[in-house]
Amino acid sequence: VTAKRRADYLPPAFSIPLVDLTISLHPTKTVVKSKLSVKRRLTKDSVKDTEKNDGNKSQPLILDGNKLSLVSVHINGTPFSDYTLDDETLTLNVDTDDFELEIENHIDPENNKALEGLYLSGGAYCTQCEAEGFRRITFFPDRPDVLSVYTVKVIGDKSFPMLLSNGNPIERGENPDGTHFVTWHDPHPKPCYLFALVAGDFDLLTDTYITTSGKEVALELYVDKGKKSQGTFALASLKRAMKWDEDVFGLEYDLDIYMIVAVDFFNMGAMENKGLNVFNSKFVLADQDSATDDDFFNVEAVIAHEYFHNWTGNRVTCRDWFQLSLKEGLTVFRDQQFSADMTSPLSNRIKHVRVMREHQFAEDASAMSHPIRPEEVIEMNNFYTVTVYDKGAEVIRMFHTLLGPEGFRKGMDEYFRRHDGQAVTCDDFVSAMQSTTELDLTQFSRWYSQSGTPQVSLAHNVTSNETGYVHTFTVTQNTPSTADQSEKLPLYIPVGFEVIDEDGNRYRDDSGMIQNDLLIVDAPEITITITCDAKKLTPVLLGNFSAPVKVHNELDTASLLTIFAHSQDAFNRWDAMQTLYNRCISELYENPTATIDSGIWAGIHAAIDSEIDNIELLSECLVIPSFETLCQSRSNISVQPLIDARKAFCRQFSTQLEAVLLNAFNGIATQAYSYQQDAVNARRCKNVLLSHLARLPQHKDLVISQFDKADNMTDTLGALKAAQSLPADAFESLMAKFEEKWRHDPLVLDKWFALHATQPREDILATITMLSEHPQFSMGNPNRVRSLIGSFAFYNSERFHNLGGEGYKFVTDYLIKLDALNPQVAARIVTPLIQWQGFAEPHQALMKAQLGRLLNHKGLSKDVFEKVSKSLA
Ligand code: HT7
Ligand code: ZN
Repeated sequence: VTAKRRADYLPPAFSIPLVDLTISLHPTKTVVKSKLSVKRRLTKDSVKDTEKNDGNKSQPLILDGNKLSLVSVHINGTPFSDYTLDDETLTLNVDTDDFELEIENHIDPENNKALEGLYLSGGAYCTQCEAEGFRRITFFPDRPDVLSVYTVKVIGDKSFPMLLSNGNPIERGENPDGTHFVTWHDPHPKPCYLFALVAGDFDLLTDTYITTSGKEVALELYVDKGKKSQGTFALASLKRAMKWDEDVFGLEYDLDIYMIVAVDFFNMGAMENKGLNVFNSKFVLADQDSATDDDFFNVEAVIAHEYFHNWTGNRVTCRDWFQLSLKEGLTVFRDQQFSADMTSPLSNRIKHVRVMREHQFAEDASAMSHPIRPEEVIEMNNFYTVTVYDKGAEVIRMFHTLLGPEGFRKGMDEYFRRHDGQAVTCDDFVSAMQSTTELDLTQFSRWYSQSGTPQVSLAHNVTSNETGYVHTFTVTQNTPSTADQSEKLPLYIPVGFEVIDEDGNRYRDDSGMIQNDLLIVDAPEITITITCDAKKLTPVLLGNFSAPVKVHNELDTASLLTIFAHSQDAFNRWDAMQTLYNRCISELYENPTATIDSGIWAGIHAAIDSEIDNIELLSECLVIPSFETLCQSRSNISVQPLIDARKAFCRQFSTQLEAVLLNAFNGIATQAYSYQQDAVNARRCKNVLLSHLARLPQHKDLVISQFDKADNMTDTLGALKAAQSLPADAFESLMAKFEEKWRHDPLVLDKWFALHATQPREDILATITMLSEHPQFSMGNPNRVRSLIGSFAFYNSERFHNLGGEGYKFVTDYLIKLDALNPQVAARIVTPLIQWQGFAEPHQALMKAQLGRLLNHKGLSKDVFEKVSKSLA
């Protein structure tokens, strides 16, 4: 197994301006005929710099191909045999510079369970080519910097009435053998990872969109038969996204037709293939009965994300896969801005910060730590990570913060002006931004090459002189070394910086280094002073999570409550409460019999009272930090004691605050369902309150009554989650009713699988084994596997980390079976197992023992191998 390195990039030796494919679909023997126009690129740069570098004249044409049966090769119409074929490449010893290459090969879609390339699942043919799946369809230079214009003829049985590919349909007809065909042409040159083909029998929703410049675009959404009514929200979301991209970035759609197909078997969320997006049905189908508010939110966000890729990813694509964040970080940032505009900036920001703290910080602390632009990759699928996506989006957000919305827009305009139609690098993006700003982005660009989570710490000293009190704030930055990089350099960090006194008055620093509530920390240490009459000042750091860093700012309880009461930044107010809860949990972790100071409960009580009419902030402030978040501010963690401490805090929270929680719960009227922000906020707040009340036996009926009366999935699921705290028989009985009602709908049943899998019951492993025999469960379906096995491994920390090691063994046994079928999904679920660094013994040893078992398993995929071998290195 060999790694590829970013530093080894060479431009392609050949370009392929035109691709003409004819694909005759058959379950086990699909015939692919490919006709390529090939041109040698007569430049020295595409050849390794050796003495024999003759400007590429003697280079063979090397095509990628994986699991393909080769039938024939022709060059300029003549059979060609001067080639070598191995498991991964077809090497053609050609000496011509400009020729037509025809290749025929066969593939077996029915037995493709990895869901990469062309596969037949759930009664439909479907492709997934990103990152390197096109090589499973035909022989081709499967790299994103080879851009071609595609013409694709899809031939299929009439039981597959819809035959789709990228671009516009240009011909359709019937064949003498009873099959039919459609030919598609996509005028935009694209890399092969954006190729798509879908064939099946779907229900179709249609609409149109008129762009600002007056162009009419046909919108088509294909869903499983009988699901039409569940597609209307996705289609409306698409139109909102199209409008938003025109309004905010001046970007219009560029084809006559935009198609989305929802499929049940899909490895990830969705795929932005040019003009033909393929979606996991989980991110398309939504109605009030079957989808929660979070599901609606995610549908809109993913629809927008894939649509936004049309410019950031498709029109301007990546030169090589090390540049993945060029399109993903930028597109996640764009979808986050869109969602904030469509829903609410605060809850969006908190949602994304939770992802960073729970998952990205954990990744950076593990053996899989990598910069947002990785240096070395064995299996590209392993780098669709929270680092590349979410930390990548945080880096783009910092550009936005530093340049301001107008400055950022100018930079984006310049990026498109320079690079439309090209395959480029992250450096090209930075350079486009640089050309429109006075700010020197040289140091800032280290964010692309340095991994790890910087720690920003604050020391605060007060002295007095004749003019008053002198507050000295010393801010330091330090990035601990990571598995992939031991040396770290100072970064350019925009740190939100607000200073307030006990009454909420705000203070400026003496030398004006804080500008627009931001302090630029670009050196290992920065010092500022504030001279004033106030003896006590509270510094509030990282407003709106201005940078993806951890903050160390020792504040007492009174200061945290001052921040909550007076900070101008709602994010800071939420964060202060999170810090306070985290601190209380620490106290119980150190001393399980401790009781939390009554002053703290009084403070929280007052905080709740003060926000009773601001239910959006209130609901966020009522959420106790997750176990995963708690892990990020600790090391050498004893799992059960930390879980017990969190549980004890939650119990005291419910008991101490019962009256105010109940009052708040009763104060929120249950309204008829609508997916409107006010109604979403109300349901969210009510459900958070219910989860606290459910810990008290006297409120069991509130849970049952909400379950019985709910007219929507948000409240049903809210009741079921709360019921996880009820006695087992009560929980089981609600779960049984749920299963009875939804057993025909696997997407809804995924919620039920996940609720079961996250129960900390002692016999959970037997329960999961039993559930894996449920008629709706299938190891071949990634959604099912993620719901049952993934939820257990990621979120049932109590049982996954069981001291006997049974949880680790259970997941490992499962992964061994899954890896043989679908390595991509197996490699995702191995994540919690490779994150052993933070835990105390015996966890580390037990986890490593299972990782050792995996590593020794014969036939392990390179996906799982890469992660496991790194974690044991
Ligand atoms: N660009 C896509 C990433 C992707 C993917 C999607 C589905 C299945 C396998 C995949 N491998 C990579 C999704 C996105 O970020 O929009
Ligand atoms: Zn994306």
